[in-house]
Amino acid sequence: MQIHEAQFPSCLQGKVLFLCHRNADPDAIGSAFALQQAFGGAIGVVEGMGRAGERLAQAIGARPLIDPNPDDYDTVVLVDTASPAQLSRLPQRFGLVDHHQEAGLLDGAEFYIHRTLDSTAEIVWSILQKTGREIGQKMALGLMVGIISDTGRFKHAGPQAFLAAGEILDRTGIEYEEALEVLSRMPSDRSQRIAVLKAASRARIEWVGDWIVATTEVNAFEGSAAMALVDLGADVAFAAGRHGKACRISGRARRAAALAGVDLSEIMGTVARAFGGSGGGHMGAAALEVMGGSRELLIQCKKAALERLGGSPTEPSCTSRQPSSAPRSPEADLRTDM
Ligand SMILES: [Mn+2]
Repeated sequence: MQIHEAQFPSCLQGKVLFLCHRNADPDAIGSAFALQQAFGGAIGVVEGMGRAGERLAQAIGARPLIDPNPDDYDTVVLVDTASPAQLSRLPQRFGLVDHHQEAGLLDGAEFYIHRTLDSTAEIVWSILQKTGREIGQKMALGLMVGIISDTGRFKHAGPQAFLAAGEILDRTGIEYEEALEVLSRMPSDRSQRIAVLKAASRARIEWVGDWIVATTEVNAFEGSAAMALVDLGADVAFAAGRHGKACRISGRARRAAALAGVDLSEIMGTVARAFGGSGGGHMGAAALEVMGGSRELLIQCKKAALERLGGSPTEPSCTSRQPSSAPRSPEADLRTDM
């Protein structure tokens, strides 16, 4: 059942857990922390936090429980979570506060506040405002860092994100610089930079017309790797990583590619389901997780993106090719397929 912000407090009965997805990011941590501070209860994360999430938790003093048992709580609210794959198991009863494109959790939720905004932090800000909660500096800082990081430092931010950020600065007295600082102290981390550089050096590139799609494999940091490939010039990028027996793929798309018909949330969901996993996210940034190898998955993701961009399906091989109908672009000569 969809609820209004004002109804949120009455949905929180008994012992409350705000549960973040696996590898929790700053948007999840900042949002869960603000909700916990405002309404009481505990914060939990599935398996652990990502590095950026951990950094934010340190800065605001959030201490999430790792893998708490949802059965120990009367109310479990999933925060910033798009699909069941981001949890180790779905709680029997749960509420949801999330901003991703719907990927299979809304139907099962007892109550939810769901809007396709840039961040969950914007929704939480609105909950706090509409329920008249007092907002401390650490809560505000967490929400601000959540917005900054989920919008790629406002690179992909919509008007709502700017509005919420403006209100947070205006009404809580925190400084924007303070929030940026939390992020800048983040991974200058050598392992991440190496992973991203390896991702670029192993990238396979295909194109149709002027559209370039890159795929790569890494051991970790799929999201950063896919984002880096887009920064380097790909219109759409997919980076696969292995996590035990599971394969995780992150996808990123330039706005122009998304407008041309590449909806990564839809692509990730469709490909994941075909392989018995689940996936979702946003049009321009999404992920999937499936048990098994990455090779065929990457091929299917790439194929789907090329199809949406008007290309004919590619063979399951790593060879770059240019459809004969498409004009040869100057970039074609810079082909670095490996
Ligand atoms: Mn988020």
